[in-house]
Amino acid sequence: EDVEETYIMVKPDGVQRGVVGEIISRFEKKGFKLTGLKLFQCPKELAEEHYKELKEKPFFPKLTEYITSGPVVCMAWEGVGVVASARKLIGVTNPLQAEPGTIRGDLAVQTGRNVIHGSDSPENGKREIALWFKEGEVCQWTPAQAPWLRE
Ligand code: DAT
Ligand code: MG
Repeated sequence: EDVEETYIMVKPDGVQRGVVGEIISRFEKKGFKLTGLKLFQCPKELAEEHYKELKEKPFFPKLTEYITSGPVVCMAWEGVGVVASARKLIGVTNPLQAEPGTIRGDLAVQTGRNVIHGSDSPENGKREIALWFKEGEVCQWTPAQAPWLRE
């Protein structure tokens, strides 16, 4: 049972639409541990580095424009199985195909405004947290509820 880390980000549309609290709440209630949190205006170079695997896609310029169009909420979450579980809580990329009950399924209607990012592997979780957070911005702590979440 490996403890993993994932990078979760409320995109500018989620911040503008006032669903930051709702989104944070879903991860909190599930039982994962928040280790990093900030409101941040992302520079273009960082958006390009974050999405570098999509550089050749036709939507890449619009994607980086969207991500830099207003503040985002950057989060680091930790837990056993958190990477895949967060992706399930988020739902598939196209919000119209995302299941009701997922964040995208409940809160969005278009791929280009899909409110949230979540890392797709433990390796990318580590890479993205290192990319978006500075030294000292990620906290290690033991939640009081820990023994009530895992035996
Ligand atoms: P996800 O965010 O579900 O991991 P991804 O990594 O394939 O999806 O793509 C990153 C983001 O790029 C996605 O959240 C929205 C945008 N995107 C992906 N495919 C797209 C498409 N076909 N048209 C427009 N935007 C797209
Ligand atoms: Mg992705």
